Amino acid sequence: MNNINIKITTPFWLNYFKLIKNEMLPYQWAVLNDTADIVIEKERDAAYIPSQKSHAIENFKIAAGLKTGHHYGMVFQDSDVYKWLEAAAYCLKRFPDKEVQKITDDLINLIGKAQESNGYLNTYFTIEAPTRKFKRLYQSHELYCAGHFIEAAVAYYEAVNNKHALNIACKLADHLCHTFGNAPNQIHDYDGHEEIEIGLLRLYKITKNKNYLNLAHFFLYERGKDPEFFHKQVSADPDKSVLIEGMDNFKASYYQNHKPILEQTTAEGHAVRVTYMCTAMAMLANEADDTAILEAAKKLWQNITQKRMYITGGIGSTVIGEAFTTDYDLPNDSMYCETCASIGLIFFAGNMLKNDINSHYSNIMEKALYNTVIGGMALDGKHFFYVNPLEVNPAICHTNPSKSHVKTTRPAWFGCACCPPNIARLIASLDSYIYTIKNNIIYCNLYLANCCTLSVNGKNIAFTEETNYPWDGNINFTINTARQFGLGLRIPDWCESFTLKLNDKNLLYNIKNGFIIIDRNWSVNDQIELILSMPVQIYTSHPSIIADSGKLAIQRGPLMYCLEGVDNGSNLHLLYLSKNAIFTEQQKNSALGNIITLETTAQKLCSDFNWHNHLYYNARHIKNKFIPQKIQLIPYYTWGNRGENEMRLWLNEYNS
Ligand code: FUB
Ligand code: ZN
Repeated sequence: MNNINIKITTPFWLNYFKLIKNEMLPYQWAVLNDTADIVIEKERDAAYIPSQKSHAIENFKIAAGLKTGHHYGMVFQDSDVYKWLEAAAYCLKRFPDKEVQKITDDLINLIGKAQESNGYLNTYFTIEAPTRKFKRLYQSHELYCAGHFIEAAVAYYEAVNNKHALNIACKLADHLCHTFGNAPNQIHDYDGHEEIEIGLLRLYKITKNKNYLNLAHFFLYERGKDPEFFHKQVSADPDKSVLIEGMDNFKASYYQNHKPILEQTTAEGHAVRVTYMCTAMAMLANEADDTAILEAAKKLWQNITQKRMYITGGIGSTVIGEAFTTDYDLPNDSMYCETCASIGLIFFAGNMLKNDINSHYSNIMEKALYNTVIGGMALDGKHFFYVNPLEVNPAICHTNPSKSHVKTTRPAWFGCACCPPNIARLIASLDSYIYTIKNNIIYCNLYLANCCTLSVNGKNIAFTEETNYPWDGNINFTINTARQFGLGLRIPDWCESFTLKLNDKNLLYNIKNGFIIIDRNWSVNDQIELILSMPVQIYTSHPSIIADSGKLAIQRGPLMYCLEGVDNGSNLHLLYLSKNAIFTEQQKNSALGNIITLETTAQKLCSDFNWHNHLYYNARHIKNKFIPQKIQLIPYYTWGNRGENEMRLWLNEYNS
């Protein structure tokens, strides 16, 4: 993102960076090495999900010939290691550390040893199924894993200027360029899970090797040309054993393989796959000036964010296939909202901004980040949600098998551990999402305190930003470079009033595509003061969202708020809130960190009827009444950190 140097100083985010460095990465490394004393949970009840151990590093040792034994874990277990390595790379850039770098260097050596001489790299197939390579692309995740390794290698090279991982990545990518393509002796197809396209495009960006760009183009444009491709591949495979149980009945749309990608106008199938595909589409549009693919990506963006997204930035309405369903189908208690899917949405938004400056990408990026993504990890950095509900009743989650995926507190790890290291790599690379630089303008997508030096049209621009965001909306910029350039200030979609001053004088402005552009010949020490007023907002939903009908959601700044049983008692579904409710804000330093809680009075629905022995009764004979109850709301991202209890984000509306 043209950034040369961004030093984030906001306490809110510094805490996360320290948590990642001091707790999360060492913890995850221990889990990947099977030395952490933890219980690994299945992400849902299914016999085939592994949960004995991670074994991820052991798999590499076996593939490298350093140990004997079998592969254990998901067929894509390698990707957990690669995402961890990518996160460690970003962390090393921020906090250089010789001991950590020794671990990462040794890991890269191990990965290099596990790579086959022709460049092929995948521990499952090397150990267990060498004759089945690339024969079951809908399940195999071989290219998915390759994409994650390539991303990690690029990040490592950029972070510590060490080419070892990059060389392994190029050898792997060269092998793929040789194996896949339109020539008669090549495989004409693509992976069941998009990701390689992102890796190749990142590799192209730093190596400028056009083969990588061309292969990414090929994979994207081949997708969906033959919706039967995956089935045909399985029919041709003489070995009928499956690589991942439970995937056989998924339709072509699960893999975004139902139509060529330029013809896809709705987000279908597995939500993470969709966002990775869209990210790659936006990246290709940017690298190759491909306007057709950009227009297709815009349509998918609109469908997701205008019709298929939760107010938390979560996506994926069903556990079956971890997938999208249809427009406005957004149930709050059985949804999926996988953490990785919101991370993918942030990747998509960040890359769309490079093509098409518009604050709606930044608004959604912010929404997903401050709600689903950071909510996906516990405040201790060692427990994680795979699935992010907006409403939880523990007794029901524990007994209703259709909700076995809805965890009431964050588990230590999962049989399929895609989310924990994905959160680590996203947060550790947060600086790359703050600004987008285009046409001599620096657009501020995310507000957070930082000192930075950015390269704009080949010239360095330095400034500092001070703010206590997301807790308040006072934002001050001090310019440290005298030069002509534009500063684009996002006016968030939740903000209804703001003031803007340049050197203490009110500034006239226009808002274009959600940004105010201040384009001037700046002097050193010029000051910009933007005050975004951040009152509590009460949101309602589109009338077609059945699950939210007659309900209200509370937001302050970018943060969604929710109720938990520990603060408000049980039966949260009996609480009703007026849209005229007055809230008091309380700054609290508690088990949930230093946060702002919201307090107000709700109405609790009570009936004087003795319901004992009755499940239903004639409503005309019952008198219900509302009794005022003080309630406390906490930021959604902090829920589930004080043990198991009820939680609810959408509250019944009280019409007085
Ligand atoms: O298939 C690889 C990863 O596992 C997906 O991205 C996640 O949704 C989980 O299914
Ligand atoms: Zn995940």
